[in-house]
Amino acid sequence: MTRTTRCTPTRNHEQIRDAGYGAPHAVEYTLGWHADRAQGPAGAGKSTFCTGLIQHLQNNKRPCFYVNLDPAAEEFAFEPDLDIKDLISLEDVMEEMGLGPNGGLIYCFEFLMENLDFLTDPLEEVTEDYLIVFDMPGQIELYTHVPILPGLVKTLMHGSLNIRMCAAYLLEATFVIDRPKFFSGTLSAMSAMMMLEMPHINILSKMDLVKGQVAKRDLKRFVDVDADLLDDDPSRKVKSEAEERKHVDPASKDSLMNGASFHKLNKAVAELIDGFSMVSFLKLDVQDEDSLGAVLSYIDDAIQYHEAQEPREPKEFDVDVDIDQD
Ligand SMILES: Nc1nc2c(ncn2[C@@H]2O[C@H](COP(=O)(O)OP(=O)(O)O)[C@@H](O)[C@H]2O)c(=O)[nH]1
Ligand SMILES: [Mg+2]
Repeated sequence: MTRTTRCTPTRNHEQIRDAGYGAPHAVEYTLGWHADRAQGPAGAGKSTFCTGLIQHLQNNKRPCFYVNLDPAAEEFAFEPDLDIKDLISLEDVMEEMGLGPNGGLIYCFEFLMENLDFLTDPLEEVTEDYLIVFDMPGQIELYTHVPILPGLVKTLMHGSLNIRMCAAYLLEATFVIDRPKFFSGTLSAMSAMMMLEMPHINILSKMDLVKGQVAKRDLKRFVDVDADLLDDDPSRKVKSEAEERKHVDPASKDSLMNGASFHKLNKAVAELIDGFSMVSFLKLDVQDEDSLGAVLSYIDDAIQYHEAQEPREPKEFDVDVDIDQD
């Protein structure tokens, strides 16, 4: 079955593009037959990444199927082919059930799991040459606290659909400026990797915001996470050994008041992450086609996209090229 790319730009597309970027936010997530799923904290740039990825796929004449699974999403640069809001919206749930945003989101996903045909029936129609892009909500609890998403991933990957999936976890690059915050974001990424048990890439998004602020050599230590970054933190006051020894008990008032216990906790978290050696990051500048292309090549490898393509006769390739050039 041959289908053209379904993702069509919405009327808001140009408005969103022209509006430029808003204030920097924290971390977020996207997922993706080949499916790529964007996930991560709210404001990390998941939806922007999905938009960039879809545009990049279109530029390269690759078909994609865009699924919005954020029941609170309001604006889309491309019209989703499937939108959870046609099943249930966060606004309605909060109003009718009297729930807050986090409880409401969990309710929406529980409702989706009870009505999975809404998602699986249209996906049955999508052929292997498509990249399915899932845009996900930002509430981190969904990835780290409750077992709903692992259940959803299992259905899509191991049920009759048998979709090969890769999760893309986005952490905003500005976190590298605040090292304890960077490690806390990295811990969330690791926790999501363990919960979801699926191929996973981690991305430092919004690289444009840290351009010129972090030396290349330092950035390497964030990309391949290095726990010693906390000891070399320039924002931390260096203390003499004698001073450090005074704070061996992290529960003492002195330790608490001068931040020594906070540092010890952060160091323990960083060493845990380092010890597992599971998290490293790809850098993403969503405005840069090469950067998007590089991230996509990792996703393609993870989902074995190219291996799964039917060999095509030369005449089936693009015929846009004028072969009669002199
Ligand atoms: N400077 C900069 N801003 C970005 C980038 N990606 C997203 N943003 C901005 O960050 C905010 C949140 O982005 P969005 O994609 O909606 O995040 P989501 O909540 O993870 O889906 C928006 O104001 C975007 O314009 C980026 O690569 N660079
Ligand atoms: Mg979003």
